[in-house]
Amino acid sequence: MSNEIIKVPDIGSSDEVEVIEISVKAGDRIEEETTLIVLESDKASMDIPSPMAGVVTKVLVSEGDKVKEGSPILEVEVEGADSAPATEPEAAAEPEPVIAMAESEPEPAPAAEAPASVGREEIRVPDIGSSEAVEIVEVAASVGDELAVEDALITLETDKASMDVPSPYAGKLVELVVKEGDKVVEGDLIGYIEVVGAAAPATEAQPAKAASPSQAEIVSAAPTPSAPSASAPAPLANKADTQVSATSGKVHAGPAVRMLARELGVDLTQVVGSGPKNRIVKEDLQNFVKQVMQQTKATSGTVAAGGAGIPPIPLQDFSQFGKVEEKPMGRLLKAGAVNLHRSWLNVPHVTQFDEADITDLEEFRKSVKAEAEKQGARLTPLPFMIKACALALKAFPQFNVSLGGAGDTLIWKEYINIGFAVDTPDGLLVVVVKDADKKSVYELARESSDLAARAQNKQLKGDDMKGGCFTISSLGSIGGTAFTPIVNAPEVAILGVSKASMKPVWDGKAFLPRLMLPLSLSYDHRAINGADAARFTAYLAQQLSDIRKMLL
Ligand code: CAO
Repeated sequence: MSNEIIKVPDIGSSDEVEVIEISVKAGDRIEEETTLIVLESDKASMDIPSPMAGVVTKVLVSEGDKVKEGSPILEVEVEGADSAPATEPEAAAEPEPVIAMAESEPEPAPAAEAPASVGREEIRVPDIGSSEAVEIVEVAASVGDELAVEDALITLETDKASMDVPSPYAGKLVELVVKEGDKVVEGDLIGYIEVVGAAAPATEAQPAKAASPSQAEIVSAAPTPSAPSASAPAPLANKADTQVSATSGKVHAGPAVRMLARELGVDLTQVVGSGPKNRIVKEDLQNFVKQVMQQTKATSGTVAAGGAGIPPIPLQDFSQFGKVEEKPMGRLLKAGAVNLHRSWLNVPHVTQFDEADITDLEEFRKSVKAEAEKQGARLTPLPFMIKACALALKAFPQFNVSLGGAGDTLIWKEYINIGFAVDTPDGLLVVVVKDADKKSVYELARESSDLAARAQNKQLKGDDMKGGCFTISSLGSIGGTAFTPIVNAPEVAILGVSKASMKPVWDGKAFLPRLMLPLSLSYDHRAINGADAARFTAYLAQQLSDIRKMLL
């Protein structure tokens, strides 16, 4: 056994930085890579991981201390090492600090040379503490968004850290040149922002000055997208909805806390930080999860409602039966699994089955398919279904709601955005056609095939998956007679569509061969009653059976 002193490694700056969090205490057993302390400079927050395993004997710093490279952090008793006295700092393996861009004090926005002018400013990837390309795992803002200084733009992730890159300016995001999955390095272009009060083009070459508070206030007074307030999160990989809430407030937390939050599926904007400058520390996250679990227990009367208390499925050693290989799930698959499980546990599902006679619709569709193609529209049955669902939501607005508050209010939506599931090589994605009720079938055909193609080619923009009111899951081109889709909460209903087939239908005098389309409507029984669900599917079937009705 020997005692080793762990010191601050190279943190990329010779300036002193503040210790804002101490993550261990004397007596703690630590492993290599355990976060010891969190440092914060004006540019970044850094987790300092341990370079060795052992037991902490003494913590040599306090919160608020200023440290730099070489400052002692703590003393560790290392098992198995020879009993030499504390090693020289240089002898200790240098841990690699885990760096996240600080959201608290971003780069200042350029000053207004002419207060009322509008300038187009480049946003580039800042110093991310590494020269290696880093993957963009989330694009949190969309073109058209009004951003405040510090609003998250993109999230980068390495195997060691996740980093939010905040907007250095307040203004309107007018162009995004990156997408999820891209790899970037310092200096790469992220996009352009139209900054009110920024230097006008003629004065752009002049050196930028710090933004004045009043300028920032004027810009951030513009409306920003609000987070959905419904109780349950989206079950399918409708990641953008989570992004809305994730970007709607300033989050002040280190990379380790962010990673833990990501693993637990916690939206950090909902967590109140107790650390310096309202920083969210690990205990805040633990308390938040505890509180949510207790609330679920209180409202349901049983622990099992939120998933807790359900006996886990025991893991088996499958290798005893044959060769196996364990591989990590892809990100999309993992996100989908969490969301689907959450919805399955939270939403009391009922599925209503019906059939629509689409003989005439199909005849009509085939007769105009070539003409539609000339107008750039791929006319599959999907755009007709989108149209029919949009009309059904208009006729039955109780399907266009989300549960609010503690499940005791309903949020009624006055817009009709229809999402549909797309099967991609990486997993399921839900893309959203906005204002579907206001668009023609040709427009819906063009938009839906464009969205599906972009989903399959990983070219979706954040906005493409946001704001859905109702989802269609169409498995019709593949097969099946019926299925029970899981509601894409916080929506309250989802339509599953299976393969149409010819069936003998009795018209009162004879059996006629008709093309019948199976419909499976799953709904949240807290918001919708069974009779309304039956009316809804009957209405849908009517619309699809008589194309003229849809056009009226
Ligand atoms: N019955 C019979 N045939 C159907 C059909 C149905 N319900 N729906 C589509 N088809 C046929 C059409 O006849 C069409 O061919 P033609 O236009 O040449 O006649 C062909 O299938 C088109 O199929 P498509 O899949 O290329 O296009 P689409 O517009 O029907 O669907 C999309 C697009 C993105 C919804 C689909 O590709 C997809 O990904 N579906 C899977 C969704 C999924 O995985 N859901 C499960 C979610 S878990 O709840």
